Amino acid sequence: MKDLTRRMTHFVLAMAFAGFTTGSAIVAQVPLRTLLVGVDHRKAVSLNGPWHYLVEQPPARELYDEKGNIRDNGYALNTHPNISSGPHNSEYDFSTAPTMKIPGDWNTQDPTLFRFEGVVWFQRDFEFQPAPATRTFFHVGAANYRSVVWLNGKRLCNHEGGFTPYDCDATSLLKPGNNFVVIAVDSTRHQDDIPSVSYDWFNYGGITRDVSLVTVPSEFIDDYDVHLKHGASFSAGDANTVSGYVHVEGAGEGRSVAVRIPEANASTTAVTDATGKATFEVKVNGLQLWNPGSPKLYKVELQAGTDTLTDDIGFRDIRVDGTRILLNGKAIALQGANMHAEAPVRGGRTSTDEDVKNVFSMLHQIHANFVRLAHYPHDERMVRQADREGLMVWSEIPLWQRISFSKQEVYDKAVVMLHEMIRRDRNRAAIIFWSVSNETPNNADRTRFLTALANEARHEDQTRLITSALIGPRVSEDRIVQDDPLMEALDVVGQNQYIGWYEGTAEDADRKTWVLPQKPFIMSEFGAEAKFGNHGGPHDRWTEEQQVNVLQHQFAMIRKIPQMRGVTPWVLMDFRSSTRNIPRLQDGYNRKGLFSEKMEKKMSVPLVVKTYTEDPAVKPE
Ligand code: GCB
Repeated sequence: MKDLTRRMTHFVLAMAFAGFTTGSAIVAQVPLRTLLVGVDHRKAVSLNGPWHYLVEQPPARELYDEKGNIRDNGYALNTHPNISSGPHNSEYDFSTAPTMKIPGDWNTQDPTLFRFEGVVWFQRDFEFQPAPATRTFFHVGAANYRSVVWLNGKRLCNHEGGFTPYDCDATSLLKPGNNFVVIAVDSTRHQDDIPSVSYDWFNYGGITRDVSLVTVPSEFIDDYDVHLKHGASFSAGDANTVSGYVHVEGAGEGRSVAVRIPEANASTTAVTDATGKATFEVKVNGLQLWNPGSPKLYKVELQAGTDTLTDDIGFRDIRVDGTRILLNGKAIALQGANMHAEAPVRGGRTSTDEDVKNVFSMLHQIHANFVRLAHYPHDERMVRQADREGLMVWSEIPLWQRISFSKQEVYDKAVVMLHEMIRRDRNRAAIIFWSVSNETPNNADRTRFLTALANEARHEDQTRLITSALIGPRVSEDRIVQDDPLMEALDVVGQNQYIGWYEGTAEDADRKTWVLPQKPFIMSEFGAEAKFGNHGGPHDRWTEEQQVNVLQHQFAMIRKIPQMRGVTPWVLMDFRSSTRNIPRLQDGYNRKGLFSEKMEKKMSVPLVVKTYTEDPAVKPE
């Protein structure tokens, strides 16, 4: 993969910048499995549906040998053992095993697996007819956390990371007629994973997003970036150039690539360089820019040889000027909420159009123009819908609180995850921020790690702003001085705080003064827990009234901070978290939602609506 060499070169440079040694094995996994950009706009054979499954508790000796190496000669072989006679040396059988729906987490589909963290093996048969001069990729939208894939008994690939897609070239392992695939998914937590061992959400295991086979010509478009040209400054009158690149995997130098935007009567051709990349620029007369009020998307056709792909792409400019955030040159204020990728009403990981519709209905009810998709990349459907509906998005990788920041291999993984996130979604106008982390401890290793990562993100994508949610400003009495050195590396700073819930009372917020650098800030988390239907006075814990009181004082405090450009209460909807174990109040849920997990509106919803529509807590300038 030529392109990979190029990416690795930059990757090694980033490591050097970080001050991490580069001599050891560079990565534990092959980086950038997310080969196919725009995969949901390609013709694919869906492998969604019922898959057989078998459960393996730790230490999972069918998957790992005593040294922890992956075994390829266990369940992976799917040998249909003879169970009615002869020696019993392999005691499993996928063909008679129960099935579960893929995509779908195992926790909400099998009551015995509700709290299971370990290995589940999945298997299914499928018919396939290979076509000459094509390549076929096995695509997984996400599987949490580690996955190992075998096709017809041979190892196809491994992937680490629960929230980004991977594509494995299955061409040489596929055969005409019946085929079978086995995937072992391991949701066990480890210190050096991302996230690390403790986090405040539910560890849904399994193949949680779409699975498909994608067949492409032998030379094909694997990656592209089509955006409004991002110059040193923005002027509405000159915003008429679309630029970017198309990468053709398998092609060398001199292949012609066409980029067409038929609706705007614009087209151009470009030629690949030695790495298969064709950069282009095309003038588009009368280009309508994407913005929340008018989220215009154009059909963009890409063609390289016999490969064609059409994507829906919006064009907009986002940048920072002093403490302002400018969208298409106009200062904006962001109002919205945080959201976990949890399906309203039915529970479990978000994976269907219906789930996304439900999430958006809550966002619309609060009049949001912005959402922070916490704390990891969400299903591609979410960002597609945001593109269509004009909702601006913060997208994040799961570097949550205590990560092994001093370890090079953890940095390696973070870079891979960052690249996977950016690569999947870089053509989505809705995404305005890439976030590198949430609430990390302020120390030298952390700052070095995340500064390098922020620079890596910026190098990869100059058309978006880089952010992170910080915590823990030094508090002296009522003066809060945010002096985290990580801010240097960020374009926009997220600030989390829980005055009125984890510290002090709601009214304490009235006395706080914030000392912040001259950068745009988002109050990225604040809130209080309230059990839907639980009522009392404004200071009674767990009541809807107290949640209202906390939010009211928070909005009043935020209104006084001149740098604040965005506001996202924690959180749109109650979500499952295995650490929330107060019976009758939490019952396994973090209750800081404005809505319950069943989408019931708490009393704070009218307050948020009134604030966002009549008396905003944040101003564009
Ligand atoms: C935070 C975290 C978020 C938690 C939230 C809480 O600071 O960023 O992941 O869920 O607080 O409710 O404690």
